[in-house]
Amino acid sequence: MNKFMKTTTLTLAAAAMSVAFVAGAQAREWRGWNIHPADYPVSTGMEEFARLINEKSGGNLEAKVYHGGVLGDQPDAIQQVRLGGLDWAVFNLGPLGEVAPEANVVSLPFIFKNVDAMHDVMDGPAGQQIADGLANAGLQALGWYDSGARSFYNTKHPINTPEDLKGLKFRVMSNDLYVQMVGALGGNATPMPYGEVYQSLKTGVIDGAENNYPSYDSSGHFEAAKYYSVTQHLILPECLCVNKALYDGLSDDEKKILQEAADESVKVQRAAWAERAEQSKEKVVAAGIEVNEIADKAAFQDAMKPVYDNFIKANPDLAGLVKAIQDAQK
Ligand code: BDP
Repeated sequence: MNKFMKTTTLTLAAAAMSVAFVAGAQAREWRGWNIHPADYPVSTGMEEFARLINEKSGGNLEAKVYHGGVLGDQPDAIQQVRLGGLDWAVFNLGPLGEVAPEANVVSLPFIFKNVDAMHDVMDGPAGQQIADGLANAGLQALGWYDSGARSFYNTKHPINTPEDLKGLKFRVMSNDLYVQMVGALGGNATPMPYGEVYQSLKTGVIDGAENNYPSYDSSGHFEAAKYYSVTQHLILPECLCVNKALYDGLSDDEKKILQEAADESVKVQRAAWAERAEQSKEKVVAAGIEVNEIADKAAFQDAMKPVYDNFIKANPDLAGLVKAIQDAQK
């Protein structure tokens, strides 16, 4: 080996080593699950979170968002983030109730008076108790995103009273509370992945579903089910979650970066949500769907008594949390 070759080889070896060193020092890219398309408010919030942790850590933390549910449906993705197969996500508290009973309290129909009351509760001690429950399930909650209020829509007729649900089959998210909820109103419920709902509405496998305006719009469900009845029976927050073990392995500085980024992304998401909720409503109305407001929801609310009773019976230790949420809104 001549002198030149020797130097070159050494230089290359040193370069290779430094590349290996840099790669070793840098965290691998975290894979983030998202069910929504890239232009949805949840997606905007997640992209902002990813951008901010990268910026604040000087490039040491990297996260990517996989939009559109390409990494699987929500119940599977929840298990994946718990186990570390995926690193982070935004999950709806509905399906999260299946893994953390504390999270289920927000799935008690009509528990929140309105979206502002939901924010106050989630940003206070009740939200902390729910976050602790999620931590026990392997999920570190960093913030609560908005998902508005969910209402029923169907292919047959407007719903004005619980009797109008009779004989109709509704898709619900994966959570037994929703099967009970629809049953108590006199309808039939079937849990089904979000991605299958459009086709099932089109082919008549189901007659209806329930969701907020932005999802009713972005999923195209409004094209198949044109009666949207404003029951607003569920106001479900969504959780910006990271795999707990991954979070626990971070330095204090990194944890702080994550929390700051999450807090900022929550603001961005909630603002984007408010704007999109208006736009989606206008869009579906312009497309010819029939919206009916329900002036008096008492009949729907009264029908929920057995759902609450069953829940408290099965989770006596959560009675205090349910009451605290109710009292906080008085
Ligand atoms: C949307 C939620 C999403 C759920 C979907 C559903 O943002 O997380 O997967 O509803 O109904 O509003 O499954």
